[in-house]
Formats: sequence, structure tokens, C-alpha cells
Amino acid sequence: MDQSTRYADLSLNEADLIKGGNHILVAYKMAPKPGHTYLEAAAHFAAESSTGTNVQVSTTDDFTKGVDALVYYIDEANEDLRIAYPIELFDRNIIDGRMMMVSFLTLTIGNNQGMGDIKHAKMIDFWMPPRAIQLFDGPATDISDLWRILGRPVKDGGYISGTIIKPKLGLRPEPFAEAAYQFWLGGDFIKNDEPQGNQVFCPLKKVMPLVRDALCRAQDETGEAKLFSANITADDHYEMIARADYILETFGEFADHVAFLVDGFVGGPGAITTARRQYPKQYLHYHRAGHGMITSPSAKRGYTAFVLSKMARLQGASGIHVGTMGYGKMEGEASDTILAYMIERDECQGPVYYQQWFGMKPTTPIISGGMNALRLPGFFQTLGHGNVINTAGGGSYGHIDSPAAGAISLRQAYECWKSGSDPIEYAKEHKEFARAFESFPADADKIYPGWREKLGVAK
Ligand code: CAP
Ligand code: MG
Repeated sequence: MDQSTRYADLSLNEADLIKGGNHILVAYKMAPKPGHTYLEAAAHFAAESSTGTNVQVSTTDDFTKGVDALVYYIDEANEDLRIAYPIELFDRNIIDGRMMMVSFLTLTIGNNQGMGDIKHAKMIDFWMPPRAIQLFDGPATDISDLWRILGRPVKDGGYISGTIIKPKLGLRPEPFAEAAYQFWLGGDFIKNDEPQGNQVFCPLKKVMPLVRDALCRAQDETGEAKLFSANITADDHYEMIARADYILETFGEFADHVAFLVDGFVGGPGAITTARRQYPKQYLHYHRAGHGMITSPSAKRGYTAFVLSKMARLQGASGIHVGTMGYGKMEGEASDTILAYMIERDECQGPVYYQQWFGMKPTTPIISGGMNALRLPGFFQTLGHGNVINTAGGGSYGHIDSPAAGAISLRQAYECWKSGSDPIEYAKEHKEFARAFESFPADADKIYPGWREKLGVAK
């Protein structure tokens, strides 16, 4: 059934829709299956994403038609489909009237994923009107709260050197806490790896007291504040709360040094909002493990990593992993800087829409995935600043001298970039950075050809 007369209006002007502020606009890359015209498939897509189905229903009235999602732009050659969703379509909390991410997803990336007449559709951008920005939680804390604890300027406080306790799983409480202590002797920030929680060989109630002790000893030894991002992800809301409460009680006087890590993609919007709303004083660290199933450029459905990052800020993530702009081990490229700029700035041009955030707190770009000191200078050059959290697991625990040396090499890489120094020249004066070349020789060969001769390191 061709529904384009009802669910499409190509006379609508995007600038007018933005000025009107009554719609959430969404841009997709969509292709219909053979045998369906583009506009007909697009209109059915909009129907299934709002008020319709595949046939007319007798219960539709004029009001219903007034909240139809409308296709307002198509460019078949580029698979460009843009839809205007009336803001009234989206579910609101009964407890406080706020908007919720699960409703945004269930409409804009719900039944329309897998329709019989759609070959593929992937969301590449969306625009939130001012009213929606007012109605999403947004971050309660941001990187300035961490800089304050670290004793740094709360504006442009700079690079936070971090790691992930490695190996990813398999450490019992004592070696886990020792790994943490060893890194904290040189670095700022440690996170649980995304699957670490309450495994039987490392019970949370045994390991957290030891991690707290390691944090205190490292603080005493270095005279510097240390931070820990504790994974509280669980299926059950009350399990998350039990973990968070126990961790805060355990860290006691240093509870403000604790961030909460939530595997937000696999955990879903509810897990993020549990942490955001139950613990607004704690930095909310959004780990995106699993996102690649739909955000990978090889995936033609779902949404992009850019869209995920933008949704995370709306939901209230204090920080989210945004990749390494192609410098690390995961998929990514230099143009991914847009993920960082969109979540840290108060307004930014996305792939399709210009988004204003109206003072919503920024979300920190968290840089992770195969990073080490050698890869960082090029990364900072690409991003253009160092106001990020970097977590390097292999880049710290793989340093041939020690985790602390690995941590120090990360910071030295930042200082090297910030000072505009040549990395090889900088390495001649900074031992831990120099030893990173020997720790990661394949990277050194690739990024700094001839480094052995220049640094006098024998094969
Ligand atoms: C990195 C990491 C992170 C990935 C996630 C891992 O470890 O802990 O989970 O960075 O990817 O388990 O691989 P390494 P992203 O530092 O040892 O690579 O940040 O792109 O979401
Ligand atoms: Mg990990």
C-alpha cells in the first residue's frame, strides 16, 4: 500500500522544521528492496516508525494523523532519507515528565529495522530541538569534576592518563589490586575492564577493599590523587545499586575518586539511567562494548558511533569511549574527531545537522583501544587537544619496565605533543617514553622509522 500521500511531505523545509522546534529530525542511509519505489518505502518506514502499519486501520482519526512522522527529504542516489518526528510521539516519564532514550530508539530504530520492503537503513545523525535538550537528563558530572579532584585547573585541565586492569579477566583480588597499585604509581585513572565485575575468582566484596587500599597507598606514595572507574553493570537495577552502594561505602573518604563504569550498549539505556539518576555525584563512564555490531562501517543497519556518542550525552554519560581516530586497534578513522567535538562542545555541526546543546554539560571523549605512548602524539595532533581520558591497557602493562613506567610514558607522550617536540628528540631526554619504543617495536618501526639508530638501540 502506497502511504506516501500521508507519511511524506517533500514540501517541508528543514530550516523551517528546525525553527519550529516541534520535531526531532532523523537522517538515515536507507535503501528499499527491489520492487519498491524509494518514496513508497520511505513513507512505509515513517509509518512503522510512528502511527502506522502496513494497512489503513479504522481507528485512525484526525488527531492521529497530526502526529504522523513525515518523510521530508529523500535523495535516492545517495540513499538519503530524512524524517521529521513530532516531539509529542516520544514517551515521557510519569514520575517527572522527562524524555527517555528507550522511546527515541524504539521509534526511530525500532520496527523499521527489518521491514520486508527495506533492504537496509542506518541512522547517521539526528537533531534534537531545544525542548528535547531541556527534557533529557544530560551529564550530572564532567571532566572538570575529575580535574578538581586531581588538583588541576577545572578548565583545560588536560590529559588524564589511564589504564584498564589487564588481563581482561583471570586476576584474583590480590594480583588485581597490585596491578592497580603499580599503575597508580605513575598514572591517574584506572578502570575495570568491561567484563570485570563479581566473578567467582575475584568477588567484588573482596577486591574492592584491596583496590581502595592500593589507591590510598599510591596516593600516599605519590602525593597525587588517584581515580578508579568501577564497573557496576548488571541486568538487575537493584544489583547495580547494591554494587554501587558497596563500592562507595568501601572507598569511604575517597568515594568521590570513584567513577561508575556502565557497559551502556549491551546494558541498554536503563542501565545508564540507573547510574545517572541514582548516583549523580559520581562520574558516569559509558563503555560501549558491543557497539561495533551496528556502528561498524561494514554494518548497514542500526546507527553510527557518532549517533551513539550523541545519545550518550543526552542520557547523561560523563564520558564515553569514542575510539582513537584510527590510531588504535579498533575500527576508526581521523574523521571520527566529530564524535569528540559533538559531545564536548556546546554546539557543533554533525554529518547532517547543526546541534546546539544550550549549556548541557559536556561528555568527555574517552580514548582507548590499542593505544600506547608511541601512538598518542599523532592522535593528539589529529584531535587538536588533550582534554580527554585515555585508557591504555596494553600500552601500560605491556611497557617493558613497569606499569608505572608505562603510565609515565603516556603522560610524556602528551607533554611531547603539547610542547611541539619531535618525539625522537623528546625520547632522548625522557627514559620511560624512550623505553616505549623498545616495548612496542612494531609500532616504533611503523611510526618512527630509523628510531633504533637515532636512539642508539641495538636490534
Ligand atoms: C582496551 C579495552 C577497551 C577498548 C574498547 C579492551 O584495552 O579495554 O575495552 O578500548 O574499545 O578491552 O580492548 P587495550 P573502544 O588498551 O589493551 O587495547 O574504546 O573503541 O570502545
Ligand atoms: Mg576493555
